[in-house]
Amino acid sequence: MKDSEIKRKILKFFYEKAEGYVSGEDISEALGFSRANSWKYINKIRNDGYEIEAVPHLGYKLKSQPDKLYAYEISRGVNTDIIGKKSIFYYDSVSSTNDTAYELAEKGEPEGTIVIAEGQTCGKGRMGRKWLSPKGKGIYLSIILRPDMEIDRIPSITLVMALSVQRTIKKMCDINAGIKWPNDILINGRKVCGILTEMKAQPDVADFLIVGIGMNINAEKKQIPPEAVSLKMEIGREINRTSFLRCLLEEIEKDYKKIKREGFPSLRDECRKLSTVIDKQIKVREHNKLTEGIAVDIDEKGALVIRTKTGDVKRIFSGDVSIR
Ligand code: BT5
Repeated sequence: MKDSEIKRKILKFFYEKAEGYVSGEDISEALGFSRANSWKYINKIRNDGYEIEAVPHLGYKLKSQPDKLYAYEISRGVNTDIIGKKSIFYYDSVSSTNDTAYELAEKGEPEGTIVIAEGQTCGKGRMGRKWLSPKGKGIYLSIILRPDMEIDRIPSITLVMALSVQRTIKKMCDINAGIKWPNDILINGRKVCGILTEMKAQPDVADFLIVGIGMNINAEKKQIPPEAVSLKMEIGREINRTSFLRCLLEEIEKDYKKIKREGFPSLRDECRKLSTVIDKQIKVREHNKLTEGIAVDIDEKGALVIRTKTGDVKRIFSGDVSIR
């Protein structure tokens, strides 16, 4: 048995006995271990940051959990059957969770596999930009999806994931965030979350997608860019990252199942309603092309529809929007 599996089993004992004590004997018996070996693993769990009290004649009691996004903590409380259910890869620090997830997807990891890190040393935004990822203060998550969809339907997945993030923020913090097409979630005009979707594609269909989500949860003002905000800055208290992540995975699964089953039109109205750009005078930079006009709609594929000064209607599939 791997160390992580043994630790997971022992923690399960503790959670099942929420109020009571677990005897060393019970643990040893259940795992077929000597008492000394059980003790060794209790200490390993302590080293992971769990506070475990030992009382002679009574046994052990779990007093508190660390503020870490450990795979076991996520999976034991999440009600999903695809996203984050089969496999969770947890790291203290990686270069970019998207890069790690991409490598895992190429090796055949299944749909729904997630990669989480406490911090990233080279978090990526779009077009070579950086994503600041202060350690232990946010959620840096990448999800492997294998949607079997035509490539022109892929941009709508990013939008739908933004919707899932928006709903999670509403549920967990009662804040009404907005979606700045195509990949930003804003609170009062300040960025709290960004999404980077990357894919490996055949000529017409996507082989796999990596959806990377970066969220500022408990970051302090000085740890993120001046134009950004964290949930803590907004509501003035710390958010439990584990509970937030579980809720996010559940929302993502619901929306992902819906888009696969019914297509983007079923979620389009909600995206329109929450959009911060519709009816605004905007500029969109798409590679080297600049389009100016009024954002009038999000179409049935998730593209932004713009009416230019000359009255032409243009559809944009990806780009950077600035509101004038
Ligand atoms: C994004 O790009 O907004 C996509 C960010 C995706 C990050 C996640 S974290 C998990 C996964 N692994 C990765 O390596 N990436 C994904 P873009 O629209 O290009 O915005 C990038 C810009 O956002 C930067 O140029 C900054 O201006 C700003 N920015 C950087 N860090 C930020 C932060 N922590 N909060 C808010 N804004 C930030």
